[in-house]
Amino acid sequence: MKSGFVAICGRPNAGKSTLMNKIIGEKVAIVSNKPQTTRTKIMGVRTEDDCQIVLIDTPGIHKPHNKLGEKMEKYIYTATKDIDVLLYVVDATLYDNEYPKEKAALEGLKASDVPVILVVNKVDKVEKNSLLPTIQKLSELYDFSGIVPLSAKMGDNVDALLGEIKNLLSEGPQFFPGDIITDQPERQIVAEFIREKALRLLNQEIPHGIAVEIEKMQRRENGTYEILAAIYCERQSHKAIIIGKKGEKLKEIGSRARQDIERFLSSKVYLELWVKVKEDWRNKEAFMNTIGFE
Ligand SMILES: Nc1nc2c(ncn2[C@@H]2O[C@H](COP(=O)(O)OP(=O)(O)OP(=O)(O)O)[C@@H](O)[C@H]2O)c(=O)[nH]1
Ligand SMILES: [Mg+2]
Repeated sequence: MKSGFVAICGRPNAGKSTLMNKIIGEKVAIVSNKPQTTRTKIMGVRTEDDCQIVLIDTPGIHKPHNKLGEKMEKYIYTATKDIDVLLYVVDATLYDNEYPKEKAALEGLKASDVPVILVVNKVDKVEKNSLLPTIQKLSELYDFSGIVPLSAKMGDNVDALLGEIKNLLSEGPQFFPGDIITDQPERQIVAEFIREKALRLLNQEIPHGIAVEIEKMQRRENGTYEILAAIYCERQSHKAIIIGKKGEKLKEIGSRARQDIERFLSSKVYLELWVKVKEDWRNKEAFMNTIGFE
């Protein structure tokens, strides 16, 4: 049996969470086109007959602007401790002026004692002949153990990445039972599904100031779930936008989230959402601890 821990790092929006979900074959980390979608570290496990890969998805590397950002940074650096392989994910559509940012992010990881595989993601979005020069320039940034161009969304070449990872892993125990796919509690995944729909349906600065707390999650006698959740935002004006005209925005967030939650829990779900204002919560330690950022 081969096994090991593999951290997935990179700048915001590179496709880290999409890649992790693809590798484990289930959605445990939410995905959106807004940067800083992932806020904590999320474990995902892939178990095969002769191999167990424990992945750790992390927040995108960026300069923190508040206490939440500082916490996110800590999650990244604790996730890269005691690992066997680091995947560094880059969006293949990057502009020329972004190479120094990638370089700085890589240096910040100080991962020199661990093999780093460069994952050049979103190859479905670039012309074939522009990919080679991109790979060439990226390969000059760091002494990578391997370079794998792929599309996490489409699944193209993900098998090649798995091969590279397995080559770098050594003999080891099976750390988790075969049916375990994540360390995220059910409640947390449900809260994240709701946040994902809010991220996708809202724009500008609002998504960054959103947090979701499950206030009640109860299984009824007939097997269905009753879930009560609060969507926190930072301003009264944001609350009005999240609720929308005649409550339509909130309704849309709820109905899309409910579909995902029902699939995840394999059960009918009654979901009720409330919007609450908590000014500047991203700098309020005690509040952040209560909603899961300990
Ligand atoms: N076309 C294309 N889009 C992709 C691919 N991988 C990810 N995306 C999209 O890129 C966006 C960001 O994906 P995420 O997986 O949330 O990226 P992330 O790196 O986890 O982002 P943060 O958590 O914010 O750091 C989403 O809109 C994805 O659908 C890919 O291979 N091809
Ligand atoms: Mg993510």
